[in-house]
Amino acid sequence: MRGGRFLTGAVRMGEVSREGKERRRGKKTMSVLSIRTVSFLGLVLLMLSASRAIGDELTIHDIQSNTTDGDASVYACDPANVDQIIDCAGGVVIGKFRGFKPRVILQDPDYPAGWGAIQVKDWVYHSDVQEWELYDNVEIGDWVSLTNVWVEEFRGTTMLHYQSTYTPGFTLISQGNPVLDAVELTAADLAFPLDHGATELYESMVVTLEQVVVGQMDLGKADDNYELIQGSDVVWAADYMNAHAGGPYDPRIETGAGLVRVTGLVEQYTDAAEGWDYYQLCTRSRDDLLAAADIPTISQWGIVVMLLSIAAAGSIMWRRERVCEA
Ligand SMILES: [Ca+2]
Ligand SMILES: [Ca+2]
Repeated sequence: MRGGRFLTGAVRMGEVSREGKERRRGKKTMSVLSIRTVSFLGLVLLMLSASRAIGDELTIHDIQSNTTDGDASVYACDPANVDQIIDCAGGVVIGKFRGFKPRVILQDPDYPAGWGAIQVKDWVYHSDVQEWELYDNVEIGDWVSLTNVWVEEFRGTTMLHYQSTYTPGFTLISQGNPVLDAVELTAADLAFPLDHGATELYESMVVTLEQVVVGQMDLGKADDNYELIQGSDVVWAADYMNAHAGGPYDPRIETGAGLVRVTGLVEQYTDAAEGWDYYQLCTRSRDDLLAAADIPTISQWGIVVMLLSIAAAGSIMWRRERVCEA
């Protein structure tokens, strides 16, 4: 596996360091230049090991958790460099978004604690049958693996690109997998202003927040972000991936609205030139939102109980009539 090679690189760097220590013991002194040279060689070995990928299959966790700075994947590459095209063991489809280029979001259930999900952008359209090769042939709950894709850091979010130039492919490993549990977080885990150390590991994973209140709206790059306030912490959310929103916002989103639960995918949006740098919780469907107003009030429950009682009484009377007729 590619991840194995990455670890091999780390071991090599350690070996270089140990050799340096042995030389220090023998000669008592070692020039600063030599130490820097050894460190540089170790870094080169690490980078070389991270750049070899042909024929290897990475997990989503390999791609997301091995970073250069706690954020960008070490596997992010220039697509012109075919040495860096990879295969990915993939995961379960947890979301689909039919944007300008359709996206499929995969999450590996073997890594529920973090670094477990990734977005895949499908560039392969078959005009003869009018379908996107990946997007239109996988469903929520399918386990999908990928071959010949490449990794990009786009606006701070790690993406896999499925592009015909590199002869990509996908395999349905299994279908009908159970819905993955959303990771239960607090607003501090996803807070705005952003904290990479707290949030990056959840990128593209399904997470949930409970008991929040909608704050300001019309925020962010597309003026469609809204605040979710929980105590003194604020999270930014968006409904642009929400298939049922019918506009920039789910109809239940308005300043001051209480939400019992909000579930969605975590996405980063960073554009230094425009001054943007935030994570957003992206809902996928109306079911990802449960508003306080969605839960029947006591009086509504009273009406439900009354209707059920009438139905039950009617059923009993009907049975008695049938008995008398017999
Ligand atoms: Ca990121
Ligand atoms: Ca990432």
